[in-house]
Amino acid sequence: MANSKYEYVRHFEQNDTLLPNTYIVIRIDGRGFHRFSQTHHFAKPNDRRAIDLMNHCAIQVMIDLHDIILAYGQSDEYSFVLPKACNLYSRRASKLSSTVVSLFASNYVMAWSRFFGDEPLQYPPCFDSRTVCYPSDQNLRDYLSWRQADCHINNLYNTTFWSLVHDGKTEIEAEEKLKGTFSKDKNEILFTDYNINYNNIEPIYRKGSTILRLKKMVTSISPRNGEQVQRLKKVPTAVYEDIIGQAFWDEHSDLLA
Ligand code: DGT
Ligand code: MG
Ligand code: MG
Repeated sequence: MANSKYEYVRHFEQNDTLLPNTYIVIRIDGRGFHRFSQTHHFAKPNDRRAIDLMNHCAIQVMIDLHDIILAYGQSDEYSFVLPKACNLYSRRASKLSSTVVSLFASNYVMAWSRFFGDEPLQYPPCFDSRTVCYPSDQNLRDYLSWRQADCHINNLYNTTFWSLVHDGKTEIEAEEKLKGTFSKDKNEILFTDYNINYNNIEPIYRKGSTILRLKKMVTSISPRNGEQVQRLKKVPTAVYEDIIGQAFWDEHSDLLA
């Protein structure tokens, strides 16, 4: 077909191809989830329904986009990692990040009632997204460590803060008491005043969620003869492990191939 005289406008499009031979991280984050969590009565400091829904969405994104090797999520954010050799959408940044965030958000709405039951979805949730390239294994590990350290710092603070508030302090008093405290001080308050050993809190809250493609035995029906067949398949699965230390990377050494 002949080009129309309007076709030249295509040349106004900016090239946003990401640097080759680098890990691509796409991070999505809930927009205004401070208000969203209040409107939908999220439990404090952690709402298991909200975390499970976020994990469900990340798993659906990974089922759809086979190139993603790992995802890490905490609070209202999720990071998706693409390998260095990935050529999905010719590594175009906006195509990659918009596809991931759109898939995530539509899954969030579709699965809302499965996780939140009678709590109605009051307005459409929205997520932003960005892409960042990391050239070395160490850079990628440091990025993921940064997010997991953020999870730890926020969770320790929030656990202590809400223990004080549930104990009768006002939010201003609790904030005042925690001002300038170090981790060891918050651990001490939790242990001495509330008999909570922080290290015994469920790992999903302390460590966040990592989605890996783990080999699992799955049963399917053969289309040829209708018989059940069992086979090993890589299935996106949530684990709640420490991803800062070396042990995780030794156990999953294929991730940084
Ligand atoms: P943003 O991202 O700049 O649009 O602003 P926000 O409001 O989304 O802030 P952000 O992303 O820094 O922090 C996430 C908010 O979501 C934070 O206020 C706590 C809330 N949130 C996330 N997960 C939970 C949860 O499980 N329980 C409760 N109560 N709040 C949660
Ligand atoms: Mg947010
Ligand atoms: Mg956030």
